[in-house]
Amino acid sequence: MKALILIDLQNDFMPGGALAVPQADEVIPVIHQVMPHFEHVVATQDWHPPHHVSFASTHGKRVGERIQIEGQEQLLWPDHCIQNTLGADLVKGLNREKIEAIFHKGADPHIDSYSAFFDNARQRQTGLAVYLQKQGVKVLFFAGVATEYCVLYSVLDALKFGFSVSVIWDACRAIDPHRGDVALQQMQKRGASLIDSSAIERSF
Ligand code: VGL
Ligand code: ZN
Repeated sequence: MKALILIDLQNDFMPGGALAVPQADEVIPVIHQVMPHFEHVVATQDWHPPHHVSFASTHGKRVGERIQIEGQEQLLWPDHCIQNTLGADLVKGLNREKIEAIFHKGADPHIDSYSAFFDNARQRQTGLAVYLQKQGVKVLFFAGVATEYCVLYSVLDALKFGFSVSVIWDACRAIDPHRGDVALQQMQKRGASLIDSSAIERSF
């Protein structure tokens, strides 16, 4: 059974949002094209409380600075995806009918979470792995943002769990396109397949 995993398709990551990913809005129509081909569709939401540890403002520092927190490096971001705000909502134009479950990440005030499966210290799971296993899903396809952060770490964890993993590369966007390309190569090296959305329509 195949599942489409939609990573962080939220207003704050869209152009004009608090942590805008260039051209992130372009993935929405691509996702709508591939969606009907999947038995399961689930989504994640970056879901931070105010004054989250990943926000530069929490520490009186500048965006892009790196700090150490309990032995973990934390890159500092603008305030984004604050729980129950418009910025944290799924993108307005996204068709939610087929989205059967939503998993939140980054809700712990003290630890960030790039992966859809674990927090960055790998201490707590989001519930996504158990959910997929319960549904009998073994094959995952990833789409969303940002390629070099949440997509990358989610894909690497999915491979560690033993899922068969593909990344729909034209349904992902990066904060930095060069780093996005490097991340895609890294995912491929670890065992993920990179596929084009048109291949899904042809082969499923
Ligand atoms: C993300 C930076 C901070 C992402 C989330 O969804 O890739 N990036 N929080
Ligand atoms: Zn975040």
